[in-house]
Amino acid sequence: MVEPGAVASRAGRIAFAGPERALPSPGAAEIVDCGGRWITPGLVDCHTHLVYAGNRAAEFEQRLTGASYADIARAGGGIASSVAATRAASPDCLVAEALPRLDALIVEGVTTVEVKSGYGLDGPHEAKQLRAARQLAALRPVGIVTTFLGAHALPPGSEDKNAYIARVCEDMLPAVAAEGLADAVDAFCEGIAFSPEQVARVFAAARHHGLPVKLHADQLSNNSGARLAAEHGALSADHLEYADEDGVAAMARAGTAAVLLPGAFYFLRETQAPPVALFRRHGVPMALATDSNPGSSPLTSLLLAMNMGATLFRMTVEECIAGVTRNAARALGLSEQIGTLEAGKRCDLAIWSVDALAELVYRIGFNPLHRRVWDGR
Ligand code: DI6
Ligand code: FE
Repeated sequence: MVEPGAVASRAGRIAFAGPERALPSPGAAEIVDCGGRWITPGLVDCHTHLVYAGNRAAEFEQRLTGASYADIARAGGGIASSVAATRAASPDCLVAEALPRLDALIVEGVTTVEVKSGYGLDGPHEAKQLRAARQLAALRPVGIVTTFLGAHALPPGSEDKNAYIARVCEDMLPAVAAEGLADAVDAFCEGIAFSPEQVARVFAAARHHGLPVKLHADQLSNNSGARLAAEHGALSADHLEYADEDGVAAMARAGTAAVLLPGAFYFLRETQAPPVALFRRHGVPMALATDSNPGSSPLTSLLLAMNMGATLFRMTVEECIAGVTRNAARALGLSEQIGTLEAGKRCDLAIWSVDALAELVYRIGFNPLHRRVWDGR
C-alpha cells in the first residue's frame, strides 16, 4: 500500500507507480485527481466459460423441487443442453449472449477475462465458440484470453471417451492451434468427465502445438488432478476441493497456481473446501475466479467471488485481492504484462470509492467502482 500514491501512464503502459512525491511531474498531458480513492490493478477473471447460448434456469428450478443433477442429465439436460443450444446459435448470437455477462464483469473493474470453449465439443462448434470469445475483445475495452476446453465432456450421442479424446488431439486441437484461436488448453479430469490418462494425451498434444495447459482438477473427488497438472508444468490447477498434500507439494515445485472457484462450490452446495492451509504452507499462489458458466456457477461478479473466497474458504482480504490481480495474472501466464501496478505493465486500473480495501471483500452485492482504466484509457 502506497499512501498517497500516483500512477502515470504512457502509450497504454504504466510509466510510474509509487509515492506521489516521487512522481516525475513534467509533461503530463492530463492529470486525473482520484480524490484520495484507492487504485488497484484492474481485476483479472482467470477462469470463465462466458461464451455459451441459453441458460439452465429451468434445471435450477427442477433441482429445487427434488430432481437430481443425474436425473436431469439422463433427460438430456445438464451440459448436453448447453451444448445443443450453443451448437444451434449463430456466431453473432453467441457474441450477443455473452456481452451482457462480460459487461457485468467490466462494471466491477475487470480488465482481463479468460474464456473457455467446451460447449461445442466438435471441431466447427469449438472453433465458433473461440472465435466468439476473440470477437468480444473487438467490442469492449478489455483483454480476452482464450482456452480450448474440447475435453470438457463427452459430446451427446457418443459413448467412447478414448475415441473422442483421439479426435480432440488429432483433429480439433490442431485446427484450433492452426487458426490461433487458443492461448492455452484445459481439460476436465473427473469420473464424470475424463481420466488422468486421457488428460495426459490432451496435454501431450497441447505441448506438441506449443500451448500451455491448465486443468479442472479434484473438484468433486480426488483424481490426483493437482499432481497431474503439476507434472505437466500447468499454469494452473483449478477447483481443487479434493486436492491432497502430495498434489499441493507437486504444484509448489512446478510453480502451478491454484485457481479457487467459490461460486461453483456455493451453487453446487459442496461441503469440502479446498485446502487453503496447504496452499499457504507450500507457498502455492492462490487465484480466485467466477467460473461463470450456465451449469455450476451462473456468477458474473468477481467482487462476490472475493467475498465468497473469504466467507466460504477463509481466505484473508490480502489473499482475495491478490487472487483477482497478481495471482490471477500468474494463472494465465501473464505475470509480466498485467496483475500489479509496476512500470512496464499494461495500464489496467480499478479506482474504488472505499475507505479501506477490505470493503471490496466485505460488502455483498455493492459495487464501489469509481473508474476503470484499460490499456491506459
Ligand atoms: N466443472 C464444472 O463445474 C462445470 N464444468 C466443469 O468443468 C460444469 C459445466 C456445466 O454444467 O455446464
Ligand atoms: Fe470451469
